[in-house]
Amino acid sequence: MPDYKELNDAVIGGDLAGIAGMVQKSLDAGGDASEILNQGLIAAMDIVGERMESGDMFIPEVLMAAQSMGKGVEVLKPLLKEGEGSGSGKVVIGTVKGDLHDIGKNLVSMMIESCGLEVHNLGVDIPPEDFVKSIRDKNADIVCLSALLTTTMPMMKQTIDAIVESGLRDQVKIMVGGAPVTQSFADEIGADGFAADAGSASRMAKGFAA
Ligand code: B12
Repeated sequence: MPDYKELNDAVIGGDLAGIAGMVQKSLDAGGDASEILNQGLIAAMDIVGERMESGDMFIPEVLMAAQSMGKGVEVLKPLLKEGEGSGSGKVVIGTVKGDLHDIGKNLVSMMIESCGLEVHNLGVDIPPEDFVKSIRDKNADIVCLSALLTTTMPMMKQTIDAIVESGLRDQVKIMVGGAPVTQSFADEIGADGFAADAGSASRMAKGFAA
């Protein structure tokens, strides 16, 4: 396996100017796009998380790292397709209220879109009523909820409760994900599916839409 240390360091160091070139270099060297994403970019964000927790990195630096990751993903985007676009479902996706993390959610959105499904990405900090409104307005088949904080995980349950109360529960499949989310949590709050990464999330969405 190629050494992704240089790429990891570029993300961690927030090298906005250099990252796209480095990702391209890894591709030119024969690297696989999803391996570069996982080993080069996402793995770096895990290290950023550890340093954040230990107080060795602060919010502005984490934001620079996040932006660098985004620039790297842009280069990989055309190569990360999960099969050809043949789906026909409508998907509403967002990060739940109180939570501002969107890198993983945007990756999931991008991969689902590449399956040919119609994706409405609502953004971050989305209250339950906005999810409900969007499911109704877009006539969605699938709703995807993302949360990265243990403190916002209960908001996933509140969002599902609001969907139930709105009478729309039978119309949509509900998928949940984000680093602290587990299959057992998904079962506990009444979601239909959980996936640990964007690739499996898109395969699951495609299955639900079929
Ligand atoms: C980047 C980052 C930030 C950035 C976010 C920038 C942005 N635009 O997203 C900023 C600086 C804003 C930030 C802020 C904060 N953060 Co922060 N952050 C991170 C960090 C380092 C990386 C997250 C990330 O992008 N990972 C990479 C992506 C690709 O992975 P992912 O999100 O997990 O997504 C994948 C899967 O989970 C899945 N997935 C994701 N969503 C969905 C949805 C569905 C439906 C499905 C099926 C799958 C799925 O697919 C994705 C792709 O494979 C994490 C550490 C970590 N390792 O997670 C901490 C982390 C999440 N943050 C943390 C904290 C504490 C905070 C703050 C409270 C810090 C503070 N004191 O202010 C604030 C909270 C702000 C808020 N209200 O949301 C803690 C959370 C701890 C906890 N137990 O809750 C972490 C774990 C860091 C740590 N170790 O302490 N953060």
